[in-house]
Amino acid sequence: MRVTVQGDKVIRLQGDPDHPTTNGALCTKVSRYAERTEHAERVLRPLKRVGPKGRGEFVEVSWDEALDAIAARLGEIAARAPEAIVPYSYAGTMGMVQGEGMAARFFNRLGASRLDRTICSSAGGDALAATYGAKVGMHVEHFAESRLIIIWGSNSIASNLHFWPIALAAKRAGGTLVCIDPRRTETAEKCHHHLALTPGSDGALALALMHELIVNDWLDHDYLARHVDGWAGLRERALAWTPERAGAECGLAPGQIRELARLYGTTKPAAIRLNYGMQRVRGGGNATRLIALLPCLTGAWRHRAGGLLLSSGGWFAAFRNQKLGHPELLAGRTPRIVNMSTIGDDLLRETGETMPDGRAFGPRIEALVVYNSNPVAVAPDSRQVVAGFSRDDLFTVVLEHFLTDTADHADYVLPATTQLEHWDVHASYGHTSLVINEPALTPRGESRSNAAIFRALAQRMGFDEPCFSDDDLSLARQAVVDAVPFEQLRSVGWFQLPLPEAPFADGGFPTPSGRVQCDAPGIGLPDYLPPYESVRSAPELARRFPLAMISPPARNFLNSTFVNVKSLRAIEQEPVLEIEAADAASRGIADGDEVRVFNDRGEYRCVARVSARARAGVVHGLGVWWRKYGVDGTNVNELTHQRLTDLGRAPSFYDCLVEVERAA
Ligand SMILES: Nc1nc2c(c(=O)[nH]1)N[C@H]1C(S)=C(S)[C@@H](COP(=O)(O)OP(=O)(O)OC[C@H]3O[C@@H](n4cnc5c(=O)[nH]c(N)nc54)[C@H](O)[C@@H]3O)O[C@H]1N2
Ligand SMILES: Nc1nc2c(c(=O)[nH]1)N[C@H]1C(S)=C(S)[C@@H](COP(=O)(O)OP(=O)(O)OC[C@H]3O[C@@H](n4cnc5c(=O)[nH]c(N)nc54)[C@H](O)[C@@H]3O)O[C@H]1N2
Ligand SMILES: [Mo]
Repeated sequence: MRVTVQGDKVIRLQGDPDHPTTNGALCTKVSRYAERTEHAERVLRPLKRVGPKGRGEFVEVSWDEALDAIAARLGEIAARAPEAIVPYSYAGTMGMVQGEGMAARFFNRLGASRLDRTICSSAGGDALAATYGAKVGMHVEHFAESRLIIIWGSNSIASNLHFWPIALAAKRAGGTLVCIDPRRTETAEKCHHHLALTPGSDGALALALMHELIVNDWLDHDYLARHVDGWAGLRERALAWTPERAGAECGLAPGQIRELARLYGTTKPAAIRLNYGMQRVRGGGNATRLIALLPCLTGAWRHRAGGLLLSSGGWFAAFRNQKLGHPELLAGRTPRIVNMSTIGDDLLRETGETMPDGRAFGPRIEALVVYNSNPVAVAPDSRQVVAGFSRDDLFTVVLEHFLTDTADHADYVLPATTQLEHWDVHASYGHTSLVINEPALTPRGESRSNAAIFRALAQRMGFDEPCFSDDDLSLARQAVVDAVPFEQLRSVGWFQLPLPEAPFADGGFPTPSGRVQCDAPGIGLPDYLPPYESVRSAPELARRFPLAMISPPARNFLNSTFVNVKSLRAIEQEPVLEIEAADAASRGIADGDEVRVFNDRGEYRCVARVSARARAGVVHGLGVWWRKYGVDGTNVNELTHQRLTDLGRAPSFYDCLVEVERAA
């Protein structure tokens, strides 16, 4: 992003035309970043709660008053039970400085609970690690040379915009695009083929593709022999998955599966752009493992335009300072780990309670420090989450730009800077360059960067280790290893990681053996795991709640960020549920009707959009709206549950049965 400033005002904000992947393009929402930063409702001074939790009634206080009160309360808890304090952070910014830089030092020193950051990508991430050894894959630019691209569980045009021009280049050069997605997205309708499978059935589809690769002998036997472990066992398993059997599971015609297998088995180079949409279900980890094995069976990795990309995040591991958060401050302690995806249940647990996995919970959560996240809107099973955040005896501090649903529940809200006002260094999960974020504006009002806030808190708590006096620019320098020339990073804006062109053309996967693992240590062979909630896997439940609901992002919001930016909300208009014509008609629902979407966990009112984007039996509650903008003060997570995925301990947002009726 290039920002032109005159007199501390943004006069121009545009993409950087020289950046190799993004090529000067910004998505609609980020192009409004100045509007968001100068928003009239921005929190500009520390706030202290005066009304009941959830109401958002605050008075302004000085920084001194807020910091003293917070340090006193955290200090008192830490003296008894430091693990009763829980940090909660995720995607607001994923920068190394304003993410887990100074914050990690602070919580390590405190001995607070550690947070398992699972809410987005850990099912797929752990699956890649089990298969390839790390979260690594193709260079995104090389997809332009692919003859076949399978866009799998991803709506590139909406949520991975910079990939789309690359896919279009492949299409223009005569390549074929296939989309695998229950929803007929803007991306799906621009591909040559669209397979609208039912949510959570991807593992069955992958097994049937393997079946076809085997029976038609579209395998690269040499690549398999030299670079893949455990294939014999998986081969057996795949042979049981005829296209007929998988078709019944996926809601696809067997012929569609055969045709896709033929394309994949006979087109070279063939590339898969997998994305995280398909792993937000019970079997998401296993499905990712199965899909990640496909290019190993066909030897697609031999070519730089063949293989798979889910995340490039693992490539950065060698270039970032893994000790930025000073783990030695833990001083031998190993605080308990709290999973961010079950925060609803966990906030309501008593000291020592036995968890579903048999572990003792440890101390009841007494304090939460939230930064870079809006859990009351984005975490699953909102009723529990809201009940937890509403506890009178919970001390909650929220570092924010706005009075989000979460900030409304805070005891103190601390005004944070935006990306335009602070330093940061970013890795990526789509491309392979490190990016610097220089401040363009002075901090608005009395806002401070997350790092500055944790620095000030550390000082009040009497933490006198030298690392607590590092300023933000020093943190930025420390965030990367010496092999990254920091001054060049500053002058150019990014640093392209030096990586091989076709990383696995001759094997060399980052597993201990260097070989791909079908059969991963401790977890065995991958298999298809049906969803917790689907018509086929839970017929009793489906009698009452027959529709599968997925809740992928609305194009003009970033999770729950930007929902309060007027010009973007004007495009999205209102919370909607997309529903197929016959599913709507049989319920007496017309386009534009207000509907009640419900299950045993809760209900959510929104407007029905009768739409060809939806297939029979599947509805789409596009997210993630702020609850307070909802018709009845709820959002789609009122309906989702806290059961975790097979790998990665992640939420299964898209594994959710509901019923819909016209609102009275
Ligand atoms: N505009 C916009 N862009 C974003 C975001 C945003 O909120 N808004 N969020 C960012 C973040 S944090 C992330 S993690 C990524 C997420 O981006 P993606 O990884 O692409 O994931 P989703 O957007 O969740 O889902 C992508 C597609 O998967 C489909 N899908 C749902 N269930 C299934 C399934 O069971 N199988 C298959 N095959 N497909 C399924 C959905 O219909 C959707 O079209 O996007 C990032 N980009
Ligand atoms: N139903 C359903 N739920 C979902 C999803 C879904 O697809 N469906 N997607 C899931 C996914 S993929 C993800 S990643 C999570 C994301 O969930 P979150 O990590 O909570 O991300 P956001 O909702 O974008 O909220 C981030 C907040 O951080 C704030 N923020 C931004 N920059 C800064 C900063 O520098 N400092 C501070 N202090 N605050 C800042 C923003 O104002 C915003 O309120 O949501 C998940 N929830
Ligand atoms: Mo995410």
